[in-house]
Amino acid sequence: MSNEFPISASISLGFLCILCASFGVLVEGRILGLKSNSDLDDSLVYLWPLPSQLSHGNTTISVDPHLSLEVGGKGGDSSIVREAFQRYRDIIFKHSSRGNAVYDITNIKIIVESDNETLHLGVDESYSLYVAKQDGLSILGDATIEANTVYGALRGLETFSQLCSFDYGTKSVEVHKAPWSIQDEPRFVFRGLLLDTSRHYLPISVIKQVIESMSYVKLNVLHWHIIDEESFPLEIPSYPNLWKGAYSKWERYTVEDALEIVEFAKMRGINVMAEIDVPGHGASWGAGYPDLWPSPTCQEPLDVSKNFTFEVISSILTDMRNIFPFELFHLGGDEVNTDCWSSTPHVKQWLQMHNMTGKDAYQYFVLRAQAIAVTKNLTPVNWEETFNTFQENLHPQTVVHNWLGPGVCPRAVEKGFRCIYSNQGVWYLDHLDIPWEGFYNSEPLEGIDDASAQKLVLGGEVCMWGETADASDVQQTIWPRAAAAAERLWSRREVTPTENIRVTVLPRLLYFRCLLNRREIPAAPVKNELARRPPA
Ligand code: CP6
Repeated sequence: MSNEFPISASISLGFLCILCASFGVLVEGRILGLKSNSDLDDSLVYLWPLPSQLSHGNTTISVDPHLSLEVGGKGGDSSIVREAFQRYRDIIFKHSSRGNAVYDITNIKIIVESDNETLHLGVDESYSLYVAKQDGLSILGDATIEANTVYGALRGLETFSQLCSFDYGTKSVEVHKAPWSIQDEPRFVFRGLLLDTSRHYLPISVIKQVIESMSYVKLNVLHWHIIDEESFPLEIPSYPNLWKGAYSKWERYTVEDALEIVEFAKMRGINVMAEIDVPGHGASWGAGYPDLWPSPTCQEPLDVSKNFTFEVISSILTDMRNIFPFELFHLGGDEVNTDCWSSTPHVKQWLQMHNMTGKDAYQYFVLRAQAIAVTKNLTPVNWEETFNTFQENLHPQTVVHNWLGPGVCPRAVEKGFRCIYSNQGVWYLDHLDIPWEGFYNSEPLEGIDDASAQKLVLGGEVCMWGETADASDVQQTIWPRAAAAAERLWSRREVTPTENIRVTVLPRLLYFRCLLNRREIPAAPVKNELARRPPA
């Protein structure tokens, strides 16, 4: 505690940060992303993802294992804040027990301005975090998190927990480089991860662990690809035979299970965006209701010619609306091959009667499903083929979900649609050959220069398709690479390194991967050439 803080007052600190951020000068308070290559690892800040603005000192301080919580503001007393504090206390003090030492930090104050806990798209997730202040040569005070919403407070708690490390020598929890002043907010409002429970069933405990680990990197949307052609695991009360399409009686989610997952996610500031992938990935629907199939040999795309198909979709959306409060709902629409519609007599006849080609009928199906969603106050999200094929015929509220490669978001936002970036070449986790650098370096705004067009890119999503991973290895497949994308989605473009990432980013990612392991998330080793020893 003998080191002097390099900067004297936290008020002027914030001011300095703004100055250096805009002029790109490095003064004593460190501004991230502006480092020179010659910096030592010690100059890196081991936070993941990097905050917008920070400054720190050079003192090590201790944290009381009986850290107490003081709340303030209209939203501070929320159970979301209190339960999060308990979770983080368990994480931070996993190994430490109370000694008779005098601690520098004994209290954390969380001030939340608003008591509105609606978790809508674009909810304010900003926060400020101060850890200790300096008064001359002595340390004053505790830690403070200030946020507009409880969700900002959650992000601040995560950052605080990453500043704390357990020292096995002193057996106490320490914060290095104190005092800290951090101002932070997300770059994109939609920071997603897709989980596919149709190709392999995932137990609720695994889904919860994925959600928990998402909160560690400040991802905020679980895109739950619940149902696909292989299995229909979700209970739909209006059509109780639908989940006959599950793999077994056990590999299912009741309404209560799904509600539990949504609630678990909400407590961590994460929305659940559900998907029904129609009409092309719906074969499992027919296990319970074979009328949804054009014929037993043509099980998808779902039967476009029957009103029954749309009655079922409408009821599913009503039932799922009662489970998933998030305003975005994914209606799929990818990989539609209409060949077997034209070779099924009653569908062929219907097409002829309506003077439609297969492509027309595909559009008719997608637009009718969108209209149903909109009447239920849902915003439709569709895979990019729908935009590539129908362009501005889509409902104007449509969020276009990229996957086929780069380029579609620039075209979609030009037409006024919102877009989510998930380029399969760089953000598909089931592609094991994509290295972490590929995830880290992809830029959702690539090819979009106009500021108003950029605003239409809601963010991005990494995809964990389930064909080749199940409960035994899904976490190892997601982490650490999803973390690389998470930093891209959270951290301001100016603070996100683009050059020499083996020096500016890799050490931090190696560190963060270990942090995940310490938190019992089985993240795989970071694949990197530097870690490989040359042959003897
Ligand atoms: N399932 C669904 C999939 C894929 C898509 N939709 C997919 C396609 C190609 C690759 C990975 C996943 N398995 N319903 C495409 C959005 Cl390489």
